[in-house]
Amino acid sequence: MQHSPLCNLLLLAMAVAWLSVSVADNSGTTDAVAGDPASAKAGESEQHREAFLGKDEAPEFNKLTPDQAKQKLTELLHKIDTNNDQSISMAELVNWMRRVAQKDRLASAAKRFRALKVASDSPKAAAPLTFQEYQLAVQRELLADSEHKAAASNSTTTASEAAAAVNASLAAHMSRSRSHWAMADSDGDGRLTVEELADFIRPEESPRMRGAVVQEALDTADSNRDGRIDLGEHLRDLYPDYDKDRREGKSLPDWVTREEEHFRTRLDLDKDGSLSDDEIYKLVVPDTADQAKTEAKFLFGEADANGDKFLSLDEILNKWKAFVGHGATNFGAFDHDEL
Ligand SMILES: [Ca+2]
Ligand SMILES: [Ca+2]
Ligand SMILES: [Ca+2]
Ligand SMILES: [Ca+2]
Repeated sequence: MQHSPLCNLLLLAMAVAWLSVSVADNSGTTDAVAGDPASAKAGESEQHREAFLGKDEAPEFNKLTPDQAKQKLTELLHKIDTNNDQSISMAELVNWMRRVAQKDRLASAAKRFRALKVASDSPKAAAPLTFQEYQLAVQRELLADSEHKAAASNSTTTASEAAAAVNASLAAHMSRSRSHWAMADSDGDGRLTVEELADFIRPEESPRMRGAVVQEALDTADSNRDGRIDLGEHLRDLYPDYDKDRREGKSLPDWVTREEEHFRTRLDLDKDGSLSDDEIYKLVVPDTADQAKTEAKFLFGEADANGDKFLSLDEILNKWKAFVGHGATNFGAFDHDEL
């Protein structure tokens, strides 16, 4: 199973906040076509390159010849090699990937910031975002989205019914957002800069926002409001009849039994029967969510030919395509043994 039930709930709950972020982020990326293995692999390789180069830099490398790309890669390696010993350690590579990710994160927040300013007709575009501007912008976005969906599905819902539905989901979203807003507002002036907005829209990427992540999970799953998530609460979303079947002594489907086992052995770490704040946070933001580490390990796996846990310039240049190689357009030219 890719996501736990709680993660699914959270993804749903965060959908509003992400609405326009994902729309904005999708422009210009080369999404893999589902069901096409070559294309899926190309999308994957694009993702590795973006993690190493950054979303804005990666397309620039597509324009270079192989020799130019290797030349630029060599220049880049000098920046990554911070202790200047002519080799790249895992720590150096992870630090680099983190810097790249942080740059991408701020660029994406800046894009969202501008979109919110535009949608709220805010005259002072550079001034930090007020909560009123945010609320107005999200309301307009939700309305536009619901009109778009209604038109696409030939729905008979009237405009006023659609507006009422939007306002209802907006009210729920805004009451949650207020506390997250305050948490993201690090200087406490009530408004969000681009940096603060980055924390607000991607709380799971910022340790400061831990409380918001846990609260969001509890709001979604903690139905008996005891501040913890028990097995039943965890499974209810995936298998709504869970409590009923257990009460009636029915045998549960295998996959539900496996999910129970997963909860007991992997999620409830201190084995007290329910998930505490710490356990909830680990569930929502697992260690594997550290993209920088995951990507750095991937590149080491590709390039560390002699297995000494350091990447020499030669090792990297031998596998230059894994680092900066051309994207989907030139994919056919890749040698298969290099993939
Ligand atoms: Ca080094
Ligand atoms: Ca602020
Ligand atoms: Ca509970
Ligand atoms: Ca526990």
